[in-house]
Amino acid sequence: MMFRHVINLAVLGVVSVASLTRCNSTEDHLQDEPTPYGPIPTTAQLNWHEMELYCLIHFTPTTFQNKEWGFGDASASLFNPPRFDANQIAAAAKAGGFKGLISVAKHHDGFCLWPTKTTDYNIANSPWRDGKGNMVKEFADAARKQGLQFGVYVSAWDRNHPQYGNPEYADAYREQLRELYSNYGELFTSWHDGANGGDGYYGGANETRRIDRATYYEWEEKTWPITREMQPTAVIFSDIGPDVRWVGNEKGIAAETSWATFTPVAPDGGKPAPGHIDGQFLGSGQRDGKYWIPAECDVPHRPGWFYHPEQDDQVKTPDQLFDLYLNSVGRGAAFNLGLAPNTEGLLHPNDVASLKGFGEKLTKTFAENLAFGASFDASNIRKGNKKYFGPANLLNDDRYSYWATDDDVTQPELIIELKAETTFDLIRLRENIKLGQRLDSAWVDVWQDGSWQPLAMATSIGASRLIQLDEPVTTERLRLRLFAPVAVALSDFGLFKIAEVDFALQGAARTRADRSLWRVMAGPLRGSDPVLAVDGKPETFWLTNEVDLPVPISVDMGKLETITGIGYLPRQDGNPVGLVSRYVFETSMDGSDWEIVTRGEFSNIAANPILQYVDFGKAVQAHYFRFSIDAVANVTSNRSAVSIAEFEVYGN
Ligand code: FUL
Repeated sequence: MMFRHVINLAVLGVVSVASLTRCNSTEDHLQDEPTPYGPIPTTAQLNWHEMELYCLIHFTPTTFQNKEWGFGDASASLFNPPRFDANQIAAAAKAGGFKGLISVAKHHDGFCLWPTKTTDYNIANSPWRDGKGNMVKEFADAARKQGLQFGVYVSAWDRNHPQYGNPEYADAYREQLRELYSNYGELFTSWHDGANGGDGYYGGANETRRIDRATYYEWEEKTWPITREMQPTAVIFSDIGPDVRWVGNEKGIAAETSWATFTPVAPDGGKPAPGHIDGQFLGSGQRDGKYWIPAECDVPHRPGWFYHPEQDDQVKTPDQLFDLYLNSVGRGAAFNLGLAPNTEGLLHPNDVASLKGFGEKLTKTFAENLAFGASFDASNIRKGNKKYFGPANLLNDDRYSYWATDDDVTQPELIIELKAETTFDLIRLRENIKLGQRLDSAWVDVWQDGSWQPLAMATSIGASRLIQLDEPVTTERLRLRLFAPVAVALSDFGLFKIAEVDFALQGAARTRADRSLWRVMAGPLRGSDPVLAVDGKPETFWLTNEVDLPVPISVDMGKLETITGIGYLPRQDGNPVGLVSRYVFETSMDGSDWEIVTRGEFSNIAANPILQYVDFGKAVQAHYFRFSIDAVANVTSNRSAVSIAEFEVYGN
């Protein structure tokens, strides 16, 4: 945390330089500003708050393997997207209203998208652009051309590097950061993932390696100082911050109450580090958190982070993206949407169309603040200075001009007379966060039949708070009541009507095999009934007691089926026990002779427990199938409980 303090002091330094110019009468109000409350954002964090929306692009040899986590053993020759066009991707993001692009310059598979000196496993050894290409550069250039800011994600876990686990690899990782911080201009973020350690290729060793997440990378001592020095404008993201924290899920949703302030704590009382944190308060932050570490909500546009052709019809629609916007940006967090180029090197038309629709919905919805033209009656205005601290400041676009109260007025009221009867279903509130997160809560009342009726309330206002009403309201008169431990500093009051946009996804869904004749056999295991794994109810699940792995579950399908793929839905109740991470799938005609059809890994299942679809790439005839669970996420021994919410097979 040491380095963010340095930056905070630098920011305070700027403030005091500004106050030296107070003799200039136009700045007289500066000495009257409320004192900042609690931790305040750095300059880099302010830029990040203003961005609100950016995209994260996953594209490596893993795309060509149709996987979510590459093992680190894919040949570099796989990586050859014939029509790659960074401009198509950047333009689609721009049309969606996104303000930045982050390139996954290296994912867990270890393949570097830029020609690095740190490993041979990089783009120079791929056939793409005859080995002369630099994809990070193409993304950076395309982003800038579209007026987007640029950032990098460099996975600390490297399933390819032979030295992973030794000090040599930690040095190489830092060198990778230095290379990326040197050649791609000013970055708005350096993104550090928490997933780290496990099995991998590791230069051919093919083994399991674990590192001490708290100490191996020497984050505070050696690694982050490089970012601070070489990219002072970048916010450092990881699940503990130090500038932006992970929200604790990959659904794109912050907690209803989500404070920007937070104190990272390690699970064992030791040192918090990426991947080594007590996640309890990630979503909500803490009202009395020691640092300004707001949340980022990362969520893929499709079910997975990488492109899978079978998910073409599961792209999130503009309406779904808008809901996520309300639940992330509308709760003071940022919205980081994962984009997944296909093996051609382009975004699929469904993704492009959905981004465009989302951008239109945002533009139309926020085109006009319906509160414009309103007149205000405030119970208090700081020092009586209407110009600098009056409520008219709520209606301009400046996030840092504000309505403030005197220090002893901590529960002010504002009556808002709209210029005419107005219909809205969305309320926006913002604080001037340069003065900290001051408000405990805000209440909006509507004048109806001669009295004030409660309409909406929210806690943790901060950089932005969007409150969607259950249904549109029409009125001319509103009241805002604010509650804070200190003087308030509110910068924005907005009323909007959510716009509709037309949108249709192309492509048909897969056909599920009929399960009515199925008979399930799961051996003499104690636990819940295995039938729950095939009952068509995603909310129920089969869960065993702790058992020796592998655990087979077999099914007599009652007739001959032609199968082209399977689907495993992990339990959806948020409990991580029993999530399948490695499996073998076999079929049989008679229930005694079995043939292996496929085996593999369900990567990233703990962070993103979505339906895991496996396409065989061929059709298989069978009367019986057997699904054997070889390993479970986050469990290192070969004894564990296992769980299945739904198991499906698909035909043509
Ligand atoms: C996760 C990773 O393990 C995923 O593969 C993905 O990169 C996501 C953004 O972060 O934790």
